[in-house]
Amino acid sequence: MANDPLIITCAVTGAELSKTDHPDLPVTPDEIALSAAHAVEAGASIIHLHVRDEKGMPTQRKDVFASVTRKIRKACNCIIQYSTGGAAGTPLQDRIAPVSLKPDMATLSMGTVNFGADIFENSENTILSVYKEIRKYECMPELEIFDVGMIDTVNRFLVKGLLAEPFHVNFVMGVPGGIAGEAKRLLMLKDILKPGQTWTVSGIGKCQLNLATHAMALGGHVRVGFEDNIYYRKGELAVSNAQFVERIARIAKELDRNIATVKDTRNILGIQ
Ligand code: KMH
Ligand code: ZN
Repeated sequence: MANDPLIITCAVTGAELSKTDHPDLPVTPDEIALSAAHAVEAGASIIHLHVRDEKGMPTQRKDVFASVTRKIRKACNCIIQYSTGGAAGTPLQDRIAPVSLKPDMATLSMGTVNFGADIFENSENTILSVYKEIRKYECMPELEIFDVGMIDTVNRFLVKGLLAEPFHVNFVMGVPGGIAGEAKRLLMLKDILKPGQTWTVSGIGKCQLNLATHAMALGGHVRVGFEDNIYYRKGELAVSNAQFVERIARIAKELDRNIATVKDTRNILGIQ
């Protein structure tokens, strides 16, 4: 609903960028945990987590997820959502490896999409394998929607009994190869959802602020963070993940959306 508390997710590092793109991109376990804690302090209640190996490269290694999770838990109270997407091209078995650590949430990408010059492969078999693993470990799935057909896939899977509620939905908009980051497209995506379904928007790059503001006004939720965008405004790098969260929290206040606490977020999404 338009006045429900706003859930802010922060995607602190992702798998695509490096310190060459942003010198303060968090990549070590300590950096990721500290950046997550600052984002939570600023109002984020969910941390969307990717991790990096000793060389700063994206990895789905379970030991690294475990170590970063411990550090985040020590630094702050938040809901931790593991990426099962990894980087484009990560093999399926690697993608699902950390799910057995039983994070609160884990992502489930709902179809294949060109991802810039890469292909992010999610065949039906891949989707169902990731979903099975998420349910096995009783995590809450967040369905990643990169293009309109992926919502149709959600609805088709629901009818066929291949997917069941509850889940949260994330519209990832503006990936080169996926749906464009335009407000009218957000309206279309939202209207294909079943009434009452919770959803968030992740605007990639320059569409982030505009889409986030529309989502807030429409009763949706918002994801920000370096994974999606490193520029605070045109030509100006953001100083931190928290800076993005702070801006969303300020706008939310003007729109009469309270910021969801971790407890609110658990209630809204039905996470134990
Ligand atoms: N890195 C992208 C190819 C997810 O986290 O589940 C996929 C991604 C989605 O980031
Ligand atoms: Zn991700």
